[in-house]
Amino acid sequence: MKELILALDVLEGDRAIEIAEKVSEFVDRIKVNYPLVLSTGIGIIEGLSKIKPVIADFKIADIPYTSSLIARIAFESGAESVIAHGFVGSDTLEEVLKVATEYSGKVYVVTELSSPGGQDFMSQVSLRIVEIARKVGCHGLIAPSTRIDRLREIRKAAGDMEILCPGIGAQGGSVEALKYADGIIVGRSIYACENPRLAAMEYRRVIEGV
Ligand code: OMP
Repeated sequence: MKELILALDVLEGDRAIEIAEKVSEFVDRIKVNYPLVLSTGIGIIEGLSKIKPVIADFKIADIPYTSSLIARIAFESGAESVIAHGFVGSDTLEEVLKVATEYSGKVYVVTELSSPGGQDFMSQVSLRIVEIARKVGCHGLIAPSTRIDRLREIRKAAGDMEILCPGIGAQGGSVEALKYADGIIVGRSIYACENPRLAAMEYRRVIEGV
């Protein structure tokens, strides 16, 4: 079954928990990014992980040692997986994966950003990033729903690695991404709706129809 992942980029802890509870029936995991953690503190990961497994999207992109510290904080805080940038190269990904393995956690690697700027540099190296992430043994990839042609190429190179796609809705990406992806990451098109529960339910219906 394909996954629906809520990108919970709100700034208030109470609101985050409230939305997570409202949509929990329809989403598989919750992705937490800097805006929420920097606003509320790292403890929000533990709070949300009581509702659904949490992906800590810290887009880790540093030297191996610093990256391993970031990954450890995420897993110690209750995350079930982390997101790292792929352009950092294999040594950092190896260190992050080592930490993840200690916690039976997963590592997802960003190939190219879903925003237009993702084409300035990242599109040119994203297939190489896939190759490195695969060789290191990372579990999955983050790839754009906003450029289906690139997503298709990434899928071909990814073999059986999991692919999660952000960019649906607010960034103009479409659920057509589900042809190539194992899951979609949706933020504003759920949490910023007047009725997030209804919006999540609609995405779930689409996923089940695929
Ligand atoms: P919405 O645009 O509101 O649906 O949110 C998308 C979420 O996915 C945000 O948390 C982004 O940081 C994240 N994201 C992208 O939008 N594009 C990417 O290429 C990668 C990510 C990500 O790594 O999750």
